[in-house]
Amino acid sequence: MEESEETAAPLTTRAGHVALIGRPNVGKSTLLNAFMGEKLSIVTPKAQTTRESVTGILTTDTAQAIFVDTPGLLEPKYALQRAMHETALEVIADADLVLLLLDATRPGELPPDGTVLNAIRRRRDAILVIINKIDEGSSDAVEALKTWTRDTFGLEAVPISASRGDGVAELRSAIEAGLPENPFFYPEDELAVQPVRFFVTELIRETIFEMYEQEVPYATIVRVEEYRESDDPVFIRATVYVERESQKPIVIGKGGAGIRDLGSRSRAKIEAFIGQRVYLDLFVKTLPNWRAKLGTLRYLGYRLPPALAHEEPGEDQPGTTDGPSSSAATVGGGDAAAPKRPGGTARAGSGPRNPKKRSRRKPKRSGD
Ligand SMILES: Nc1nc2c(ncn2[C@@H]2O[C@H](COP(=O)(O)OP(=O)(O)OP(=O)(O)O)[C@@H](O)[C@H]2O)c(=O)[nH]1
Ligand SMILES: [Mg+2]
Repeated sequence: MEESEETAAPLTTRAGHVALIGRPNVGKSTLLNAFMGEKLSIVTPKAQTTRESVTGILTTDTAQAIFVDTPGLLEPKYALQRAMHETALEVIADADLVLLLLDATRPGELPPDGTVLNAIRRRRDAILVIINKIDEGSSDAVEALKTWTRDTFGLEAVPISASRGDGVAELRSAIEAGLPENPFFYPEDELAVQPVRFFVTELIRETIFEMYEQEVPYATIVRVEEYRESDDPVFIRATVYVERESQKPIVIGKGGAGIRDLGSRSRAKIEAFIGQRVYLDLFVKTLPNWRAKLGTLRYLGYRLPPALAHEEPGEDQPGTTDGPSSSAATVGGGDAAAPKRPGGTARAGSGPRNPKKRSRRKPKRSGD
């Protein structure tokens, strides 16, 4: 404290928030993972996979890029989409650098005009436009998107392939060099900011998107009810909520085959993620119309963006006390080889324990 501000040594590190934004399915989460060199954000061929922002922290000797993956930009129709939309808008407003992704395989799908494009335009000085999927898109499509970028922002778009890695390393270096001078915001070995239970729900959701068709993935939300990391294997109890009673048998499948498959596939992903053996107990419940109610989203652990967090529950948003209407269809999704736990002692809604034995600083086990 003996030095005054005038005599302090100049900053030699760069750090800042880099938003990944764009229409659903353009490859934002794929690019986050490509930047990070590992999978933090879930990726599926279906649109609207990402529902909450996902943060990945990439630290080099001199720079810390805090990448924020966002839900795809669309015209919101119900409460969940409103929350997704607001989340993306807030990330756009707060970031030091905004990466707007376009899709070379769908050059006609541009950011929605109006609120969204205005929000992006407001960040004109901090935008980088990326044309993704050049491995699959035609050169005509790439040219059309370059022209749109020039006309809209007066900028040259950067073509990449996030899934093949083409142009990703160069883009990463350019981003790091363009970050503002700042001290690091996070410890150097920190990779993520969200708690493990968030990633657990995401990995189960990703598996649901892979396994089920049509409305089911969109009508599904996952909540981790219990996470006991002191157990070996780590004990996780989670509930898959669907919107309608008729969707429950679809998720459960014939003779429970669906939920068993969902359980073992999800478990394998969670084990790879946390680097420990896992026993996963999955339940299916109905929570009528949960997508339409902000209060229910809150109950389910969805992090509502500040703009909506204090909104009073309206007509289509009954109160926060909306619980599941039915608790039937309890099917263990754990692997047959995993040891059985004594039944009936699980405490609903208990939080994860604090970090103890962690081989690497991935997600913070910071509770809820
Ligand atoms: N051919 C090709 N496919 C890609 C590329 N990048 C992503 N994809 C695919 O595009 C699909 C969507 O990728 P995501 O990363 O989930 O897209 P997103 O923008 O995060 O989508 P939302 O979360 O729904 O908004 C997946 O099937 C990816 O494998 C790419 O560079 N080339
Ligand atoms: Mg995504």
